[in-house]
Amino acid sequence: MIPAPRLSERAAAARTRWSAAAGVVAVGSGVALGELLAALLSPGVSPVTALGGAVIDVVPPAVKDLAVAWFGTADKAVLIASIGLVTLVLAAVAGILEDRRPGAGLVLAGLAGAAGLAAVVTRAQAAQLAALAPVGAAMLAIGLLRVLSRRLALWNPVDAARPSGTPGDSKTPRDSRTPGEAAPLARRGFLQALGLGAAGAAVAGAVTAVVRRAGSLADTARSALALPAPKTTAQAIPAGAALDVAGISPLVTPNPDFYRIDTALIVPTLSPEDWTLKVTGLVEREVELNFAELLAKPMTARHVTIACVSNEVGGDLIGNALWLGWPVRELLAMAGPRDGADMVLSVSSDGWTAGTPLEALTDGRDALLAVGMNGEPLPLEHGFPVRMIVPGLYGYVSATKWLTELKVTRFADDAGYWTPRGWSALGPIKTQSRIDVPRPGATVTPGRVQFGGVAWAQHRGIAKVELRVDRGPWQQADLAPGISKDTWVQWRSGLDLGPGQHEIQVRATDSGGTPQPEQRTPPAPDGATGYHTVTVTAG
Ligand SMILES: Nc1nc2c(c(=O)[nH]1)N[C@H]1C(S)=C(S)[C@@H](COP(=O)(O)O)O[C@H]1N2
Ligand SMILES: [Mo]
Repeated sequence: MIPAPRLSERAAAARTRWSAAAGVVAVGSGVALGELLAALLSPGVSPVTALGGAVIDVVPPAVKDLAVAWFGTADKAVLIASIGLVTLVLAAVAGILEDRRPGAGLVLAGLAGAAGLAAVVTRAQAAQLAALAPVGAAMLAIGLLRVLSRRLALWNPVDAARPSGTPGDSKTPRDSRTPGEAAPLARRGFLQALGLGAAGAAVAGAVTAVVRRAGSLADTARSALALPAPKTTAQAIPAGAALDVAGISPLVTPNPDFYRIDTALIVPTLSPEDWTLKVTGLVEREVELNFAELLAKPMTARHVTIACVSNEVGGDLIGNALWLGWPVRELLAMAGPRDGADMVLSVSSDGWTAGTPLEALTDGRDALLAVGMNGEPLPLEHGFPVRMIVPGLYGYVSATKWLTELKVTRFADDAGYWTPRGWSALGPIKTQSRIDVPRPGATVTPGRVQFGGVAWAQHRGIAKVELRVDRGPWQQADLAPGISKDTWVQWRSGLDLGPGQHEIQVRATDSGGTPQPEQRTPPAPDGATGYHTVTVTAG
């Protein structure tokens, strides 16, 4: 009688240990996957450090001071280590919980994932894609925990360690298997899954370290960079260009809020020392330029609003920044385009290409080989160290990031990345306007309601913005002075709204007198058209 309970106690302890191990491996694999996804999708963000940042945000200043006093500059490392430790303990608890009450551990893992998601999406530097990291992490952790805990139940070390035929035990479903029969197989099943999970986590960790190292080297080079002052300074922002309307898009988009669109699964991390730009193709002489040579050129600073062809009516794939760069036409002049050339295929380090009309790069507009964005070197996600910016053209035919080559060619011989994929070879930006406030679906006080937003017709300029209520007559909005015809402009309008639901529409007219088309068309193949329409309720 004495050895039996001891054996069973030992077995129970073993089972607790294995279930804790299952939790640690499941959550560890999830965290490793999350870190890897984040490193690839949004180099500025790691779910673990985002969680650390969120902790710092909610911790009272006195505690922060104490932490700095105790740990000095190691305070961040201590914080990350503490988060690691708490995660480890929670993971073990989740594993044990899941084994005792199936489902409870999964809920715990899900909650941790939700905390990670909240932390990541509220970080300013997070790209929208970064949300995938905690979501993927939680999904993997939950899935793996479920598999491991089921296999553990099948193996059932409690039962296996018990002398066979202990009466009474066989009635509970968990202890129903005759030990020694299926046990070795089930044991292998559990241990295999556990080992696989641990190995996967280790591989993901190693890959993350390599990716992060490349990113931090580029980041270091970027921080060390001093941008030259522009020879041609930016146009002054006219007084009144930025309207005092709460919730309106800022006239100049801060870098962390700037939309990001590209096909790069891994953000290229180029070293400025190794960077070169080649001009090839239909040219009198091939030219090659390194980064130091580029920085030594007379720079131009210009506000230019760039936009994505995929932007839906009312969408936010558009932003206005102050770009610093050397005019593309100067480089092309050094190379000397040959007769017959009508396109420049700009090539990214990752092989992505854009086809830009040679004309748009040589007609005197401020098409730049840009190195600066809003007073800083280009952020890695926005093309560090050099990208192209061409006023008036959608990004897919002009705004090549991580630029490495300009091939002078012909539309008849070459095509940019998106053209064979159903998008037009030419992509001039269409006149568009957007209502920023009130937000769609908002409830407002009946009477005079303040509307505000932006309108754009790059390189043509905006002449007029009008609004209409419930398809009534068009009423002209107040237009703020624009920085240039290459930037968007803000507008505002006070509209009288009686009680009830109203549909408000906006339309812009470019400086050539052409109003934006009313007909709704999808983004493909060359940009969406139609009026931005919002519904608000007065009452
Ligand atoms: N290398 C590279 N450059 C690229 C792209 C890309 O996929 N790869 N996408 C383009 C598109 S479609 C747009 S709209 C702009 C977006 O620039 P941003 O991410 O800096 O806002 O970059 C352009 N440059
Ligand atoms: Mo785009």
